[in-house]
Amino acid sequence: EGEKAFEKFKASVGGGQKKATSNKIDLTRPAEEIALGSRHPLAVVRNEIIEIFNRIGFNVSEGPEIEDDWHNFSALNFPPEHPARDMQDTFFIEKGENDMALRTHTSSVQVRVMEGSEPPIRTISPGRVYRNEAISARAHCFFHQVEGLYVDKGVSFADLKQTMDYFSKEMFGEKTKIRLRPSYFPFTEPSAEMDVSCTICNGKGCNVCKYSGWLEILGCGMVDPAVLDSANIDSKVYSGFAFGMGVERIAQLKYRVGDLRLYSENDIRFLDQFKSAY
Ligand code: 2NL
Repeated sequence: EGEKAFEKFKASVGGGQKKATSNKIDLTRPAEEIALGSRHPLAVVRNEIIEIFNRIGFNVSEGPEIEDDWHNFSALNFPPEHPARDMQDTFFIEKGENDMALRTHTSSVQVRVMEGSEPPIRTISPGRVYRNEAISARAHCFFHQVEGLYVDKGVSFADLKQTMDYFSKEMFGEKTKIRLRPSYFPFTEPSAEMDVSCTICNGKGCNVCKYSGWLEILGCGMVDPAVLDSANIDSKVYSGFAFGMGVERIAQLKYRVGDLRLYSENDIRFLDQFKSAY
């Protein structure tokens, strides 16, 4: 009796052997392949930089992209008439009484870290930063930075050099050499620009290094005592070093991406090429 009712119901909903074969559903057919995404090349390079510094005790700090004048400029020793404070170079946002701006570097994050904690401080600050520039293959109105900061008793320029040497060998290979050239930043004194031996020709000279054998990859220096004092760290007791690098620049060397605009166009033909990267 129950069997009959079942057969009747099965027939009414289109079941049964005959129907199944005529539906042409092949349950043994392999499933469609699921298309995997890929990590963005800037994220791959950023993660690699973070991991290298994590291994020597640096943590990661993050902060707001919209900043006040204090954290982006004044605490970092920018004089009132510095060109970076100009509308031409920085995106300002009117917000009632206080002028806010899109941060021009992630040093602003590190000022916040110094204000909110006691040394020893070992931190790196990755993030997007903004400059008021016309977009071209070689310039963009935003880019990505990783900055680092180390503050403790007795931190010296030798510590900075060794840390940069370690980073360069981890990032570009153990044969990599570094060279420091004197430079200027408002927030460090002394300041230096760092080159690594050309990762393409190993310093012999090629078109990537313009036959110099060297590639500029970051800026660095000893934290200016005025910057420590601005963040309520006693510069008579503590010293520190800091550095900053552009992630696009490092990715350009690693993946030979010639046009900066490719990083933000989300063209799948570009992004698909990084499937094997992590
Ligand atoms: C560059 C150069 C640099 C720093 C960033 C820094 C941060 C604090 C104090 C002092 Cl809180 N300095 N950061 C120092 C030297 C250079 O960046 O070319 N970046 C793309």
